[in-house]
Amino acid sequence: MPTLLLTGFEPFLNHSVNPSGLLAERLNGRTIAGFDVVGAILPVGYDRTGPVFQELFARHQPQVVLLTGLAFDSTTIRLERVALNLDDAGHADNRGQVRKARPINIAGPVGYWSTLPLEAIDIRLQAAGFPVSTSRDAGGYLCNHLFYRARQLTEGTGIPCGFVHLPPLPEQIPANPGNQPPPQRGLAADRQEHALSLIIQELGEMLNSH
Ligand code: PCA
Repeated sequence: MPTLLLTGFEPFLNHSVNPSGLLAERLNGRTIAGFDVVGAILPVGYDRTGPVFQELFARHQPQVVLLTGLAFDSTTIRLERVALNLDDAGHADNRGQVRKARPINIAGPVGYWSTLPLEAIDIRLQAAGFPVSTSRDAGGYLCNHLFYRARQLTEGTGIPCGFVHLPPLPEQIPANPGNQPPPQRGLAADRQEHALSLIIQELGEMLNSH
């Protein structure tokens, strides 16, 4: 059976949980849409994330790579189009390192496209009632960093690889004083799990059609 490598991240900054890591852990070992799902939680550290991913990639030899992370401000499931060769974020990683305006790989191309079928995933998630959007890039922090590293590793291999940002869980949204409707409500873990399984189904169909 083909293997799908699903990664999420550990908690970072002031977020005590990271739904992406939680779901990668939950789906680890499951069979979904004909894939053996290997779920793993990655560290949030510029020096660590790439090597840990590379080791997982070499060990499991996946046929598909689905990377996920938390976008705390997002109200939608965000399908990222491009990985940029750029670390550029105002806040530190979990080891206190800040990187600004710094290439990830000085010899690498400026960017890589996602090689997941984003339009088909978008349609499938919308049809199931999920809030979903496509986004130009994954930012300048660890999610983009991982996306770039993973795309560099998969380039030329034919292994589809892309990044999906998940919104926070409802319990992560701060209480709202003044009884205003909250600007975002979050997406419950079970719903996020359902969304990921729909994405994996789409990836299974893509693989079978080749
Ligand atoms: N989100 C961060 C890094 C880890 C995560 O889950 C990001 O969007 O870069």
